[in-house]
Amino acid sequence: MFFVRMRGLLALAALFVAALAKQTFVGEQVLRILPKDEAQLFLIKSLENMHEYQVDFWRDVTDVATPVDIRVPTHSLKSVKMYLEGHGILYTVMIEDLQVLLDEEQEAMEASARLAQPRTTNDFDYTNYHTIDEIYQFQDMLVAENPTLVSKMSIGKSYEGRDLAVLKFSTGTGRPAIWIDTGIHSREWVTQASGTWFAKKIVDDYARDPALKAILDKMDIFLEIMTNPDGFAYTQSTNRMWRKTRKPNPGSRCVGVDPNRNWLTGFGGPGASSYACSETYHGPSAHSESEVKSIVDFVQRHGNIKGFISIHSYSQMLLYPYGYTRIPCKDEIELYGLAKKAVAALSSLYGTSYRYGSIINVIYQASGGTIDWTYDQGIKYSYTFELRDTGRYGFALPANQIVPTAQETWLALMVLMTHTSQNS
Ligand code: 0X9
Ligand code: ZN
Repeated sequence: MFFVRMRGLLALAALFVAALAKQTFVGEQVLRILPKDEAQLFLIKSLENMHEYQVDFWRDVTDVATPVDIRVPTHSLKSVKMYLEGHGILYTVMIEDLQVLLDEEQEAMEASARLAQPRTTNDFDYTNYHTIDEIYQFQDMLVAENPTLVSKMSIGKSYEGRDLAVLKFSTGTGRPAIWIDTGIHSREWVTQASGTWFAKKIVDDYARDPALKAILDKMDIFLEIMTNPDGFAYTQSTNRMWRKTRKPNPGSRCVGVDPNRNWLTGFGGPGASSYACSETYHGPSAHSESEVKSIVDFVQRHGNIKGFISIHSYSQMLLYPYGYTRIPCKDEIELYGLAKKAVAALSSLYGTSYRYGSIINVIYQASGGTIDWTYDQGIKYSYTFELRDTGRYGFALPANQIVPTAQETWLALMVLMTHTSQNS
């Protein structure tokens, strides 16, 4: 009796500690702002520098035709709404209470984890989000099941010492390659989940899809599913909305660097912040983040990467260089035509609509981004995706959209990879 009660108390205490450790988003809202002119764009941008409000830009300021989504903490909700209304800026409430969505997400994830542990990748639950350990285990199972097609390599360690694991799909030696990464921004959960689905799709389709077989008969595919594992672990333990790496910034209370502003091309230019607390902080120097430097070293060591696809969410876009400059890249015409074809394939499945073009034209100026660097390394087919949705759920995309998102994206990936293998 005593021990039973004791165990109950311990469990309660553990729950309490877990609850304390995890940031909640009770009452936090995501607002969709509809800017009507340049003056309003400026006022909306200014919110980022009103640090006491702690506004988190889910979708940054682009132009008057594009809504801006912001997550507003409970303590500043009133002030932010007053600020917007005071300036006649229109907005709607996209997410009433973020924690409600996150609770649903968490419950579904726990229910899935209570099912029998998957013993093969066939039993893996692709319809739900998974912990970092479950994804590491998935990768090992996939390799064990398909030793002649898949291997796992380590390209380095994260700041906190986690393995930067990359799956290599290969049927020969000395081949050119295509790189795909997901999860470089850790809160973009649908990307790691899609990456897991892609890995399984590749081994299943190799035997039955002649188009994929043709690609793998010529090229290797490298897939890094958890490109920012420390950030990903932190989204699960502490703050679901964590985007950056987890390296402390000396002299600042704020942790982490935006790994999509940390690359050498255009480093430190407009569209990145030099303020350590910013979500777009570029870091102390180019490639300062191990998660970035490990890819840089891998790409240079390999020397024969022909396609590089970096996958983000959200806003449904397929983008190519540049982000740091308005000067069109020299392959603009070809990259545009290919993006158009890839987007048509993607939309054919469920009608999901995508915008496409260069980063700077379609979204905003962003310097030090991944694919500007890969393109300038000579990787012509450098693309970045922004997966579902367009903001109804944003980063809290319900798990029932994982598989449809992955399926439609795969059709676009096949177009990009086929073209790359036939033109390299
Ligand atoms: O701001 C970013 O880094 C990207 N948007 S996100 O919501 N995923 O953070 C857009 C930048 C465009 N560049 C690349 N995606 N490489
Ligand atoms: Zn991102």
